[in-house]
Amino acid sequence: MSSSQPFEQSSPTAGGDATKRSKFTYRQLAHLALSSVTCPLRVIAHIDLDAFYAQCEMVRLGLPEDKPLAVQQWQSLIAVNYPARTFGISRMLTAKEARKLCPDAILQHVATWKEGDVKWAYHKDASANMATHKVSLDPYRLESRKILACMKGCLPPDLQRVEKAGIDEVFLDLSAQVHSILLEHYPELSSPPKDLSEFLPLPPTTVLDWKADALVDLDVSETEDDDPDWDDVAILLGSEIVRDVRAAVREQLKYTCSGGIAHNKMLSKLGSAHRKPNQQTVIRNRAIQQFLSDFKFTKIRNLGGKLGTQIVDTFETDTVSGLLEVPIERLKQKLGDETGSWVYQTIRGIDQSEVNSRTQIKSMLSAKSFRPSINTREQASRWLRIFVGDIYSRLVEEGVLENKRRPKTINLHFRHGGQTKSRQMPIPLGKTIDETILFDLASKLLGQIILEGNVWPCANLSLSVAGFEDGITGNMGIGGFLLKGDEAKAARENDYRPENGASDRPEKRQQTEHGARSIQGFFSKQPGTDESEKLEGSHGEIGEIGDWPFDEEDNITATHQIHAPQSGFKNASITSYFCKQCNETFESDNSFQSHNDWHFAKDLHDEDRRLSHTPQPRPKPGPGKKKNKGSKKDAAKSEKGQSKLSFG
Ligand code: DCP
Ligand code: CA
Repeated sequence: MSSSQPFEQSSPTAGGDATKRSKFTYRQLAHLALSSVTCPLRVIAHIDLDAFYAQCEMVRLGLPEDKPLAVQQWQSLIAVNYPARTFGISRMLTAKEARKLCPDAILQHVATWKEGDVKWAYHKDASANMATHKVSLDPYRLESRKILACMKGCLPPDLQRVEKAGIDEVFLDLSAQVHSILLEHYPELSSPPKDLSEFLPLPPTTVLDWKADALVDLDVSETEDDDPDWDDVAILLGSEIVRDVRAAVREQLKYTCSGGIAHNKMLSKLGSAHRKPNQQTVIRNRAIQQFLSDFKFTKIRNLGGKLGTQIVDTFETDTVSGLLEVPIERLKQKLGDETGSWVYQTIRGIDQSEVNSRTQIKSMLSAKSFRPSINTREQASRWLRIFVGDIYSRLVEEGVLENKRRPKTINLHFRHGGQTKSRQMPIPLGKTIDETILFDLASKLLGQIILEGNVWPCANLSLSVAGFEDGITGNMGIGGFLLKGDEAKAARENDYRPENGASDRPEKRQQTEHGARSIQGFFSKQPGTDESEKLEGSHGEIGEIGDWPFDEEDNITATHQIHAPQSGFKNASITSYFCKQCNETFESDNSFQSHNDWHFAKDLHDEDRRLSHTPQPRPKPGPGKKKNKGSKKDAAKSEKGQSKLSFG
């Protein structure tokens, strides 16, 4: 820890009124050790890399930090570094427009696989050769892994819970680690009374040192003169951990990132986008309403898509404060019970989703949209080779060669006209998967589709492997081993509710029961460790698609989509494009093709989810909602100013 000074000599009642108690109980403190989703002391962080792909290129090319740079994919920009943003360059612009704004900016094209090549490379002529090149985001994926490893290296192995939420973002559940630090610094907390529902003593009134963190102003009903309680102390400790993690990433790998530290995932994610680049924002419990009230609720995770639009239309407001006035019954009546309750809670800053450190990869997909379309089996085979190479290299990283994790099926999707034909077959067991096996299977699938006849021309081809066997041992909170009786039951109920509200995971339940120990164990500084609860890293990555059509929690890995060029394919008589599936009209061929790609990838993804995921009753982002992920930056801009405050 970088700064534990405020706590070193303190005692829980030192300097304060000994009769005054905290509003938190010993039981709630104990639940912090479990990372219980209902624990009011819970500390969650979200860390997001700044201008990620652009930083990868800056680091790779060894450029000075103030050099404007954007990452180009064909003619579009998919990442823009902060120096380039000062010239007005954004993802919304084309490379040509960016060049006009800043002639000195470096516009680095992403790496590509060239037709026939066995490895991706940075090709100077890639942007002009969309028909024969396929984007490779491997360089960014590799950096992402290094960063994840570095972050994990900063956290105690037995107390960490890390969820890779996208190629450049992670959630950290810091609760267990914070619990252990609290006990270390405040020995008084380690001797609980018999009755765990007793309130804790108040923390010392020492000034909490928030360092350079952006601190969200308190709610109107709170003042900085109010005594801090343990939730403030916990979140401050969380903030220190995040500062250390960010410093390590910066020092070891040269990347800057931004962080949000709060009581739950939703708030921490809003926090990390609040101040960028290279800053972190703390949202104390006492500041939640203040923080949220200025937001347009459409900026909140999962409220940006169709549901958000529906709410705006129904309740005629787009602000959190406007929606706060709507009674829960009306929300339920208009949106359905489940969604209504979810919205009601979300705008009040309540989110009990857990940080899930299980591996996220459920499938891997490699795809290309062809403009112009391709017309022969030979052409299709050449692309299959590239897809196989692409998927195989990722399988190797997933530990498939060591049989750690292995996909069960291989799928080929083939788009002809408005139709997608799909074939799937099992990957035979008993042999180590290699490129030859994969290519043979893919060729068989292609053969089956072609046999149907009338399949040319082909507008999109996509190969995926799915049904990964999850070899993970579980990521139960450390405290789960220390419970028995009612405590164990209560903790199970709190701790093991999966984010999506689905039923308990049996393997975790088993571990809890098996490992039940004394409740006193909760209060020991270093709760017992057990090899079986060592956390496994999550390697989930979302679709690296120029249009970013997926929600952060989606599991498609490495989708390589290529956008329609401005020319070609366009029928002169057509001025707008209509999607029959969602009744939306598109002005350009480019956006229509991207939208089709979205449907295509979404279908694949849904198929995968059906196989491997429990449904969650919450909204999905709307198709064709371009660049929606970038909207968090607008949220940050429209935010009320932050002030650095300390209190004591
Ligand atoms: N990305 C993409 N297309 C988009 C959005 C993002 O290809 N429409 C890729 C490039 C980004 C990376 O994903 O570098 C991470 O996306 P973010 O939205 O987090 O944006 P950045 O990291 O680029 O910038 P910021 O500093 O605002 O987070
Ligand atoms: Ca980012």
